Amino acid sequence: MPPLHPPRSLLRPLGFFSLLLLLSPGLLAETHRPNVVIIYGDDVGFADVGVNGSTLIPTPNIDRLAAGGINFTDGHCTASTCTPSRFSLLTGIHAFRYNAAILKPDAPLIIPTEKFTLADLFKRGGYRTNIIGKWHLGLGTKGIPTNWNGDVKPGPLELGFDYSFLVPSTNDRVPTVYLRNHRVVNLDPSDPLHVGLKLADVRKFPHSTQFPDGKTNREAMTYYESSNGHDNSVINGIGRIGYQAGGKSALWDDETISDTLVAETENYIAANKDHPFFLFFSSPDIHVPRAPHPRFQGATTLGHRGDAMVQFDWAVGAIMASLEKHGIAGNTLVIFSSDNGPTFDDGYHDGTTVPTSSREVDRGHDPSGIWRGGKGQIWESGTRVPFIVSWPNRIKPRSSDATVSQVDLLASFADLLDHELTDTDAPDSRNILDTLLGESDEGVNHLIEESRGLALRVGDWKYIRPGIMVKNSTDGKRTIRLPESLYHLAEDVMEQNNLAKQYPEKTQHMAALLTELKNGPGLRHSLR
Ligand code: NG6
Ligand code: CA
Repeated sequence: MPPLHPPRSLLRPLGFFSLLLLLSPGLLAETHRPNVVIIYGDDVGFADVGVNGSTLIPTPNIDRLAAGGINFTDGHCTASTCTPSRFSLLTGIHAFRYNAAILKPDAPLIIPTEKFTLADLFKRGGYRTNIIGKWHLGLGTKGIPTNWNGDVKPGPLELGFDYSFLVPSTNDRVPTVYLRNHRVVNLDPSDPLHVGLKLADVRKFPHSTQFPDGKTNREAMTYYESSNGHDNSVINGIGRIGYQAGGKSALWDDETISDTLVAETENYIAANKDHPFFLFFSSPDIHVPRAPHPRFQGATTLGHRGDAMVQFDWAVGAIMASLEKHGIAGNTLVIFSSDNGPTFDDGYHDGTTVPTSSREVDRGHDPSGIWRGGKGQIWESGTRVPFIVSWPNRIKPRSSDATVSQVDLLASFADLLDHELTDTDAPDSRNILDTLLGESDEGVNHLIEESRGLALRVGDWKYIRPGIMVKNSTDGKRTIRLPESLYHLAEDVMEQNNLAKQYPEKTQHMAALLTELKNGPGLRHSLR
């Protein structure tokens, strides 16, 4: 790899000038320690953004970010669902090593607090660290029921963040309240908040506000009807996953979640503009229940899903405008990406057409672009997501087809911050800083994709382990077990021609390699 620290390596021979630079910290700060902002979408597909082909959903702000930075067309989250991808992003560890799967509303924190995280890295580098938005990595300790009326911990503050403002789980799960640091925002102590998986778990607190049970009060779902598991506590007219009692004064308003998170972010940027910061802006857009603010409703012809994407694009624009207003946009490295591929209908009747064909297209919009599948699937669109990196002071605009993964951000930022990782820190995270900065075209040699099982990408070859359950693509309903599969993506973008039988040696080699990577000490320590 080429030298990774131009500022450092340039300083040495410069002698006198280096002294001068050191005497003017403002100047030095311009290219050395950028603020880092990760803008993370929820269920945003590869082609939900204009720069990757969306024409029916306008995303001018995201497109502008891409035009001024690098658009990675082979950029991945580690898994086709939320919790495992977030786990990997923050720890640099593949989530399958910890059996991290989609969490229930009352789940305890799944990242062990002693793990070295992305937030720890920045904190050690002297940054302020902040997460605003969706968490979904659990809160509290296993075996001890979380007390939502006291200090809700451990959570992000125990993992290196020094400030947090959270949607604790997902927007379709209880509790439907914000959490600032350890405390539920606007909670009235006389209406204690309780969360459970069964109705009986919350009915035993009769002095707390009781919400209708969607199963027996379907008429309470006034925002829109829902099925498919989203029919427990009905809050704000929307059926949720899980039961809640109490916390009435603390309820969020679904249509202003995005506004609230953006306002929090603007305040944070204003307060920290003179100090390096790491901000993880984790938007619940465009996850269900999609309830974009009325000013975005009707912005597209695609119902709430398209409109929520327009809202998300607005949020990106507002964050960029805030960085600009405070004069720090040039030295802020922004990453825009998503936690998993797209989904259309997810149990809410929100105006998104339910496609039944194998090619999931809603009224002309295909959020997967040329790739197959989507959220929760092992096909390419499960993890191939928008992946944009911008840093105006340093990065020259371009696009890149290098294979990059969110699991590699931690080691790459460690390099940026001159921090040496121990062998056990972020063991799956590889240093691809030069690629992320557009100074190299070399991506990772091995990319693991996770979705109820594992697949391995080596260049254009993709190997899928046998036995993975997927929806039957002809009726979209029944699930079937996939056989061992081998695809060549360059010749077979849609993963249609299984070459496993035709290339038994290649198949065996890839299978063995995946097993080795899975059982080994971590991808950073395995063969490149
Ligand atoms: C599923 C939910 C889905 C979504 C998903 C998590 C049902 C039927 N489906 O269990 O709506 O919440 O979990 O999404 O309940 S994720 O983006 O956080 O992974
Ligand atoms: Ca998601």
